[in-house]
Amino acid sequence: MQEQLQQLKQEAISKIESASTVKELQDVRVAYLGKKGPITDLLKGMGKLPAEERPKMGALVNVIREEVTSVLDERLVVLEDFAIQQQLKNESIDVTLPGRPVKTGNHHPLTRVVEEIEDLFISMGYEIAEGPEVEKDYYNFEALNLPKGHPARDMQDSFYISEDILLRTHTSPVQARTMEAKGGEPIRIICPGKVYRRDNDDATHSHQFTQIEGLVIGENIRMSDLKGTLSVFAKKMFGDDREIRLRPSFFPFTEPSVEMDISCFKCGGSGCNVCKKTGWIEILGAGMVHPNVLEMAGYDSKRLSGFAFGMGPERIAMLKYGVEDIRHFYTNDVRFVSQFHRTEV
Ligand code: 2NL
Repeated sequence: MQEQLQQLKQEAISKIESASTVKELQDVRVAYLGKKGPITDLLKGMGKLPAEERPKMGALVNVIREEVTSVLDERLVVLEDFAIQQQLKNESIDVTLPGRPVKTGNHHPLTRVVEEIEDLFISMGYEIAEGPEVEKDYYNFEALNLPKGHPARDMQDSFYISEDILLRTHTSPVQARTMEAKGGEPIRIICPGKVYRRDNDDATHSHQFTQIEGLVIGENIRMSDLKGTLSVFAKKMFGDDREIRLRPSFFPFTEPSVEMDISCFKCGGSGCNVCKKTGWIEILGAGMVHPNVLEMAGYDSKRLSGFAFGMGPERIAMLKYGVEDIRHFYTNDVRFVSQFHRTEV
């Protein structure tokens, strides 16, 4: 029996030494020291031995069990350490590898143009005013010196919802509402927003588009104030060396009315495809607020005067970024909208 035990011990130790993983080692532990293992079997069989041999054999089994256990525990430390080293090696990170670029979004080109214009006018002391897109006929037309029957308010050109409710055709009603609310006090606002016309969509027309209008009312507001303001605007949007020129025009809500051109930002005035060989590009319409418009909103047109202007951000964005079809702004094709990453900080 003693011999049998020594043999078992040698066998166990050699299995322990050849175990190459923690799992294999645990299997050896269960096989030799577990409840169903040979050592336990030997202990169970002690009853068959003569009584005087039992203590000696019992002690020997315990010694061998302890020896096997300690060899096993030592091997366990080695294998666990090996496993950790292996894991560290496999999971090591090369911190010198370049990172994966983070995909960022960007503002829609129209949003960019609108915000750039808003920022400029805010810096000049203007406030932003907004109003309803579903508007009363009164604010959209009547209060802007476009009485019923006026040729410029053709039913065919507007989306009417009822006889006196329509989708606003310009942002001017926001200004008419602001004037009425201010009750004769000075005003300095710009009004950006969506407007609607019954147009067939093509490369330069859309039934829904954006407008920004500006309105300044105060004492001694003159055409020269309008001209200076528009000149600052032209330089900010299209470059410091821009010249402007005003041509006479007509709008029912301003008198006199003008259209503003800027010197071509591409050729500088010598003539090219952008300015259609004229050297000038039309940017916006403007004028001195018509006395009828002031009076209807409750202003004394003898004491206060004002200027107003209106422009289309789509047109400005098309010129600035060389966009050839207005419909690109509304179809939201990522190949188009992702080209307008802001590069300036
Ligand atoms: C254009 C021309 C313009 C205005 C808009 C305005 C508003 C009030 C009173 C007087 Cl409340 N005028 N707005 C004035 C002149 C021109 O827009 O071509 N827009 C794209």
